Amino acid sequence: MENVDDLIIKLYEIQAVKFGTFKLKSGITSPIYFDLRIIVSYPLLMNQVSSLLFQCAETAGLKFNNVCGVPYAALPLATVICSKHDIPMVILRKEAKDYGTKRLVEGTITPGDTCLIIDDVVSSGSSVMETAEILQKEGLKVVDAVMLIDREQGGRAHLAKEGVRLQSIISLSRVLDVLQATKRIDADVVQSVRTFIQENTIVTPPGLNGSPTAKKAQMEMSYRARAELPETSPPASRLLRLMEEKKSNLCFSADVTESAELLQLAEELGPLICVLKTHVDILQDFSQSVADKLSQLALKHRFLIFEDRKFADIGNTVKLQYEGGLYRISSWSHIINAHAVPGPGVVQGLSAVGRPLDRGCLLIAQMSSAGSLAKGDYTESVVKMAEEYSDFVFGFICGEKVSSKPQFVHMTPGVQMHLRGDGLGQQYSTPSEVIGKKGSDVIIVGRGILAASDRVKAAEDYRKAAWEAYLSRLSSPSQ
Ligand code: S5P
Repeated sequence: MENVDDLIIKLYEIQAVKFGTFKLKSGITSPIYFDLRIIVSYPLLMNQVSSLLFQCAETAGLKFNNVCGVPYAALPLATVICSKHDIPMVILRKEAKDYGTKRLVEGTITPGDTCLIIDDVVSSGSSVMETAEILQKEGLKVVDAVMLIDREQGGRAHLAKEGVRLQSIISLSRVLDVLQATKRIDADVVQSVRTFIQENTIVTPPGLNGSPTAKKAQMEMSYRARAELPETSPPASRLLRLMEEKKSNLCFSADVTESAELLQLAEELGPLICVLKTHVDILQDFSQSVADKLSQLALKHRFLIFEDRKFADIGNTVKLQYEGGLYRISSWSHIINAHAVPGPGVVQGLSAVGRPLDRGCLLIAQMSSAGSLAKGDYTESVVKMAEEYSDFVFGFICGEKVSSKPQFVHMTPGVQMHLRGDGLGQQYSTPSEVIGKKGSDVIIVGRGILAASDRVKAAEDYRKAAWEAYLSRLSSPSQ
């Protein structure tokens, strides 16, 4: 390989880099796709890329005791490097095996050793961070990562803030320049990729690198960027995307007792909201046709339906409650919620019904009512449970941000602009407090809208207030 430009052309020729319309794991559509796994079919190229990665580490003077390639693309690359240069290697499992040692990392580990992470492509940096966290749990230090391609989506700054330095060989800009100059792609393709990257770049607060507070500082990502993370589940990704598209982080709590009114509200407020929340068991006249009509309105106005059923029983019972009975909730509600009180069984039971349908669940980590017992250690245990079942649980009902993991969505009830309680224990905060100060993502508003003389105008006021709070949070480095 003469130089990096030749490598770019070669990668394009073997379709390790492709242009078109690609649905990413998160559901978002990207105009460019890298897949370096194909490289195993081209041994010469595999050796060349491995040599480049090793040279890059050497030139930068990196010190390490062993190497870990992020599976699967970088696994063969790390193997070649370690074999050629006589360096011990560690292998990461994608999932802990459920027999034997249950370890996530294979290979001999000496706590205190430094491990170099190798990967093919970095975008947000979160998969490098996930790898680093697993290695760190095993006692290894991670200070450096070497990547073949940097998608220039803010991963470098993100990693730097987490204490991991990034070296990369090829930038996305270089890929575009070389392929355009050699007439392999045209200006329109280049423009569409640049726009996509711009819109999906992580925003990081400036001026924090290296400071003692850097590790603690929360990286502020746009909803769109969070939707695209590989660890974001399909329901969360769908919600985050439509929030950004509709510029709405308003969930309307349609607490009415007649179906006709519910459907009318869904029709009128649908364009302004990202989620419509129901309590189906307060309707006097529920029938399957109400659920069907609501589903049609959800499609028409692009909102998700959230049945606020607050499941809280053993797994087998909640499974029956979710799937069957009069309401057949799983057939029409995109989102449900559950109390964690019964233990993980409640999530397992719900997940058995909801996951095959691509539904998602919010765990109730905190409540807005006075004297709530959901606080402190309880809230922490709920967050842990969510992390354990993140293939189905995609967020929380809470008063404030309870998890720093960007794939989780925080939804907060007890929101009004003016009132300060309802005489029955409800406590209210304003949209700007909830989104701006408490770091939640979505406000849930019921009577703030329902009690207004002009409900559409009230909904628009809440939408605007919550969206503006989100925008100023994005541009504020102190958040
Ligand atoms: O802690 C909570 C959790 C929920 S889901 N506090 C709440 O108020 N809720 C729900 O949010 C509640 O059941 C109601 O449907 C809505 C709040 O209604 P509002 O009229 O007080 O805005």
